[in-house]
Amino acid sequence: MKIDAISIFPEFFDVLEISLLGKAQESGLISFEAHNLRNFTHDRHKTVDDTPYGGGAGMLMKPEPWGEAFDQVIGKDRPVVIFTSPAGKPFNQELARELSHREHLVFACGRYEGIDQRVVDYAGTVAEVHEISIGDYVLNGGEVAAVAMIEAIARLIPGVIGNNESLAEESHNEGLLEAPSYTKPQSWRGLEVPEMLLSGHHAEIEKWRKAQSLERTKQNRPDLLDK
Ligand code: JA8
Repeated sequence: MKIDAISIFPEFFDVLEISLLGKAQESGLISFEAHNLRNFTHDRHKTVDDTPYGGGAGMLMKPEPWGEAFDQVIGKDRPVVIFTSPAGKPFNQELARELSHREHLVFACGRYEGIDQRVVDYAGTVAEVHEISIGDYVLNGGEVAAVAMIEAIARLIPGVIGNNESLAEESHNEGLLEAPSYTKPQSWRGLEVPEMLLSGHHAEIEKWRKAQSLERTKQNRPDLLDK
């Protein structure tokens, strides 16, 4: 998979060198490149923003540098272009899985009050465009959201994480949250591992975990139970 990111802060993507995704890049499973939007400006100040038509607070990203960045990054392959935005559709595991099957992803990371809408509309003429949000909160820019999405997507590519069992197990929890889990020591600072997990009765342990999953979901994500 080829992944490009376009941003005025390409250094945000340096974390992708670490650990699993770094190895996936070395092995050639993933090829990642961050592009500095300011390299596609032509004025002395490398201007990427301007005031909004119609008034309003703050600045918007102007379209011309985006157009030139797309000319370089988007080929005739009609990639998926993802605009990270709090106004986008919610990112979730299902969307991560769909995107993990694509050959080429381009993340367009806005800053300031956002990007001129024509940039999104133009991208739609040369690519498949998604506006995606990672949650109902506002960040200072789309880079952190893009890093989160890239990690969630890349780990689903076969070979990126060695342990395919944990991948398979994750997917069949029937839409509930994971049960709590424990490792050694059995007693730690006066806190004990639940007896049930020490019993060796696998069928009983599975029943216990299901009940714990249900309880945790009721407490933390009652919205998941409505589905
Ligand atoms: C933001 Br500015 C900007 C760009 C993208 C995103 S995604 C999110 N939650 N906040 C802010």
